Amino acid sequence: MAGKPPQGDPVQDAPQVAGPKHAAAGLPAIGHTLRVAQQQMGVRRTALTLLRVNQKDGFDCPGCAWPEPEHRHKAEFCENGAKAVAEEATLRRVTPDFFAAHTVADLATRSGYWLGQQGRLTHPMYLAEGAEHYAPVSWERAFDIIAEELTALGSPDEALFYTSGRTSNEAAFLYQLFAREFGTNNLPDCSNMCHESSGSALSETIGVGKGSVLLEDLYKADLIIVAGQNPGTNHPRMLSALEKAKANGARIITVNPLPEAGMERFKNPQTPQGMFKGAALTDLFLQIRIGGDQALFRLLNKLILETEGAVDEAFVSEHTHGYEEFAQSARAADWDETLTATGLTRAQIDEALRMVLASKRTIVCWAMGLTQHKHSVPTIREVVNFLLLRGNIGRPGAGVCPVRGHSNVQGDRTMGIFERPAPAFLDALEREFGFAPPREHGYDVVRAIRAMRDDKAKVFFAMGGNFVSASPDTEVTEAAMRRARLTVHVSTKLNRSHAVTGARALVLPTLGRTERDLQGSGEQIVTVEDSMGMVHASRGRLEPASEHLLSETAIVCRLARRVLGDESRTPWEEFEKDYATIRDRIARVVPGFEDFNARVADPGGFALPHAPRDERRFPTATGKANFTAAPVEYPKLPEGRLLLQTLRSHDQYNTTIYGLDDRYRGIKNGRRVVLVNPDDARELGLADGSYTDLVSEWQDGVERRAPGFRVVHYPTARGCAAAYYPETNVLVPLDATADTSNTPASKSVVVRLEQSAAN
Ligand SMILES: Nc1nc2c(c(=O)[nH]1)N[C@H]1C(S)=C(S)[C@@H](COP(=O)(O)OP(=O)(O)OC[C@H]3O[C@@H](n4cnc5c(=O)[nH]c(N)nc54)[C@H](O)[C@@H]3O)O[C@H]1N2
Ligand SMILES: Nc1nc2c(c(=O)[nH]1)N[C@H]1C(S)=C(S)[C@@H](COP(=O)(O)OP(=O)(O)OC[C@H]3O[C@@H](n4cnc5c(=O)[nH]c(N)nc54)[C@H](O)[C@@H]3O)O[C@H]1N2
Ligand SMILES: [Mo]
Repeated sequence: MAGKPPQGDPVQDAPQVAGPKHAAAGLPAIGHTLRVAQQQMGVRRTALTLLRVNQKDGFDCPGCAWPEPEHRHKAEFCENGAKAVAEEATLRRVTPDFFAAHTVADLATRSGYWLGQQGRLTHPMYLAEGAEHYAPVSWERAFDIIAEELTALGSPDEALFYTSGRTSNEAAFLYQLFAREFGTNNLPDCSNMCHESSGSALSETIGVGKGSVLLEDLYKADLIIVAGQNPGTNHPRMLSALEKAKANGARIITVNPLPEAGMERFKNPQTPQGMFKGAALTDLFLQIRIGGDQALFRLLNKLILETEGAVDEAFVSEHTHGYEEFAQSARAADWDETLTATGLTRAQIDEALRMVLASKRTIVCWAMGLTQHKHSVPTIREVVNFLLLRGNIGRPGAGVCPVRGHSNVQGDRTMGIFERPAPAFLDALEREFGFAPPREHGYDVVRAIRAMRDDKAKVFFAMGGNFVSASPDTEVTEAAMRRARLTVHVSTKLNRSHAVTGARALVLPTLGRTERDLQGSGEQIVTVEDSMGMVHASRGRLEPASEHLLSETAIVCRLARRVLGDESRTPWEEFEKDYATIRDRIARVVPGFEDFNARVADPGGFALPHAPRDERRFPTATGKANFTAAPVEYPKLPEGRLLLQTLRSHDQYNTTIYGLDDRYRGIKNGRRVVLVNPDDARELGLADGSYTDLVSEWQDGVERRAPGFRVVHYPTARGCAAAYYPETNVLVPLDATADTSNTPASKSVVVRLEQSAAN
């Protein structure tokens, strides 16, 4: 079945495969970092820029949300952080000439990689109705166009205000304020596709939708379980923390259908010995079947319950609710069913149990491998049950650790970017700003797509991100987007969402995190919150990519003034001039931000309060930490099908593609690959190196197809397959979402592999 990669993409996708690596970081990572950075920035700018990342007077790395250690190395960044910075600090530019040379239709045929590689956007651009090209437009005219379309709507709920997770606290706070003064809670965000399942499960069970550990806790833990996460690629600095935890005596269990290089062996580039030899991180690797985690934790809970003295009785009786019902459901866990669901052996689970029982302080870390399934919320609740049983929440060295993605995705939510805001938050806004915020829930990402599809929403505004590529069911999403009256993207770089437009479209170029932000009162700082609830300042130093850029904050302020006019009593002009005045308001509206301006002056930042962590207080409906009971679920596959997870390669940041290699998985020069267990491949007659179409099967009867993937025999769990996002988003049905959180189930797509027609 040998064949050719699909035609029509200007980027040659011709994968070469060398097999998985067993160690991450080290010298090759440094060499690779500098090469990528210098291609984008040149040698001098590379040195100047990379030295500022995550330093106390520098900017927050736009890479991921992993926290900064107290004692920072001179180079507190990682290969992938450096790539994120290089993408933003690139010297390449997308000017009006570029748009004059390319029609929108032409841009729509280009790959995401090609679009991103063109560089930074320099001018506000407007696509008039019926026009073929974007043309330069003044900022004033751009705001007029948005105001025209917004005021023409039948109801404010026909507008959608999306946010990606790089937006600063200041800009996010004003953005949600503007949307609510305008009259809608339609604030879908990337979190809806990301850690929403974590937020849903944690708010219900412990009363706070965020993780309960600080970096120091990892150093104090006896046992760290890393489930459904690939930190070697997506949170490389986490490996240093795990290395330190191990040096302090912690043991690590990794739960993953794939053996990921970073979790096997980590070569710390910041220590000479680590650079060459590296430390083995994982003590026990549980190669689980996709979606088997709830069953695994359920059985572990049963085994804990059956072990004399293993339950922390005092904690359970003083601090929890729902124990009896939970214990009953856990006792019913079945060994055979668990072995089927997980694909693990009895010996492996026994070994895990021994490690769990030997630990007085346990942390569970997780990311998208746990959050993007139909049963993600009950899975994460089961993790909470597991920790509660042995009193592992609210004491040092123990707790829940959902590891966030975008560098300020957690902060954006804290600032009120949420389609289902808490009434107390709206009350506080009402008190502070003197208007009546809408109380009805707005649309999340999936509902926003349906609303556009069904003509219930007509204006789509995005503060960052790449909505059409990041969302599920690409064809449905793109068709929905094209029905809009107006699409607006505030962006740093060109992406596919600029080419799939409503009747009219605007692309508004903005400052990145690395750039100096000069306003009326002088140079501004912004603030961000990391994955562990630490808030700190970020100050850009580089000259902006173009003189025509506005900061996200300035864009919101000017838009609000234009759209809301005299009806708004909010001092938008003052906010734009001096971001400290925004922080004064945040301090009065958002709990935990008292004295914000004074506290952010501390270069180390400050920790937001977290009642379960700080005082073992659980602000839930019952006033206690809630055990929960739910039936065990796991995916059941029809004959001859595989369960596909869509994940990240080492050379991408979400929909931004840095390059065509996935070094740790031994794949070069191509992204259209599907990783299949060799035994499954043999049964299905799929030779390594052959080409196949991925066809997803869903209960709506619609067959979704992604053509031309090279089969790679790879040691993933049986019955499972893996391929990269966003190329495979076309396969994820819009309605296939997690219960409760409504997150697209992009880690469990039932597929059949069909010989490529191109062969
Ligand atoms: N360089 C870089 N850094 C990033 C990003 C990036 O794209 N590039 N993205 C950022 C964002 S927004 C996010 S959310 C994070 C994402 O960080 P990750 O969640 O690490 O990202 P994914 O590539 O989606 O990897 C999911 C992992 O879960 C495993 N997995 C899949 N299904 C299951 C399952 O059912 N059970 C278990 N136990 N494991 C499973 C996969 O094998 C894989 O190792 O990274 C952030 N950081
Ligand atoms: N199939 C599948 N789909 C997924 C996932 C998956 O694992 N599988 N993961 C999901 C997850 S976890 C997430 S978080 C989403 C990500 O969804 P998004 O956040 O919407 O996507 P990104 O690719 O991160 O957005 C990249 C764009 O953001 C813009 N940008 C970058 N920096 C800035 C900035 O500072 N300001 C502004 N205004 N714009 C900026 C650039 O123009 C760039 O092109 O995708 C989700 N989609
Ligand atoms: Mo994410």
